[in-house]
Amino acid sequence: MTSTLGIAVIGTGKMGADHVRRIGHSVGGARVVAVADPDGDRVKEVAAGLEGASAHTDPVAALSAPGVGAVLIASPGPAHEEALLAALERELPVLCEKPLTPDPAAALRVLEAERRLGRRLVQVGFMRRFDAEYERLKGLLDSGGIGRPMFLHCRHRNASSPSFFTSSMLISDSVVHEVDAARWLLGQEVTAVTVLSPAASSAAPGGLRDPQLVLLETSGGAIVDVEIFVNCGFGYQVQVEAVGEAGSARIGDAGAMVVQAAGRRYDEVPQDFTVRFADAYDRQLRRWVAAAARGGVDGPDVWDGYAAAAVSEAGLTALRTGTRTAVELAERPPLYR
Ligand code: ISE
Repeated sequence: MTSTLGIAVIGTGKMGADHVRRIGHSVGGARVVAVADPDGDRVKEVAAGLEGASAHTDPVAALSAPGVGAVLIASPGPAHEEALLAALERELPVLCEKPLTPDPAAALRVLEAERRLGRRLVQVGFMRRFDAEYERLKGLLDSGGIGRPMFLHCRHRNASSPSFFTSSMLISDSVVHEVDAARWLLGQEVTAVTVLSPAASSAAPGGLRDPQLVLLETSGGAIVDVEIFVNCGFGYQVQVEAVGEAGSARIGDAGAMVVQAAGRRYDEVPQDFTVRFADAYDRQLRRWVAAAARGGVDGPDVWDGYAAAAVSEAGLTALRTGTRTAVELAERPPLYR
């Protein structure tokens, strides 16, 4: 007999609501048993659509609700640390949306709590690692198919940015994906960051430094350049070209749909990350549910979340000062090697 994993979902905004829907429709073996959000009306509305789920305005209370065996954290980044520490105290497996925490000091406190437990219980939602195209590129690089990688040329474009987006968030909320992807694809740490920005696009809301060019240097001598443009207008686009000593490989060109109409033939560009990475989100959640049911996790860990936060912090200094900024990393504990 197989039992169903009871999940508490913390945060019912865009990502939280998407995960609740996913757990109900695309992922077997799990169900949402508790939801939490500071917005009392919203959380009651979400819980009302879920049979037997309790609604909470306090995230910690949701973790203690009957039947909770794992936690999905999708609240805003600054609220993550409290929920993560409470989940670790209860030894509950966690899937935490990126960023793990907004700053490396908070990530280190989470790392310390998990290290004390002596086993990995927290997975960070860097979903690109579960995308089929990214997996193929990782396989190619690992096999040595294009030789030692020297460059990753990355483009990350959003149709438009939400009203609350700041110039720093282009790095901490958006480029953080390329930071994790680059660390994972290359198997190297990022050692320094430089940020350049052209005259802002006229589509950028007042004062937003959009687009930016973020340069990452890595411990193995590779260079990663990221064009981040969050008000490009035409849709959602994420591309990577890896250039090695013996070849190059590019992902992210696949059109969502080829349309032929009114005498023209064209590729339709997805408008949003929940569309472009829909399969990756599904696979991430399925793999996490399967691992959580066994009491563990199966994906990027707290060290990955901490390293990304440390690179973000250096990136924010580079953006503010206009200078190349070294990344300061603590020593990697044996639990994460
Ligand atoms: C958003 O939070 C994401 O995670 C998306 O993948 C990214 O494209 C977007 O820029 C972020 O704001």
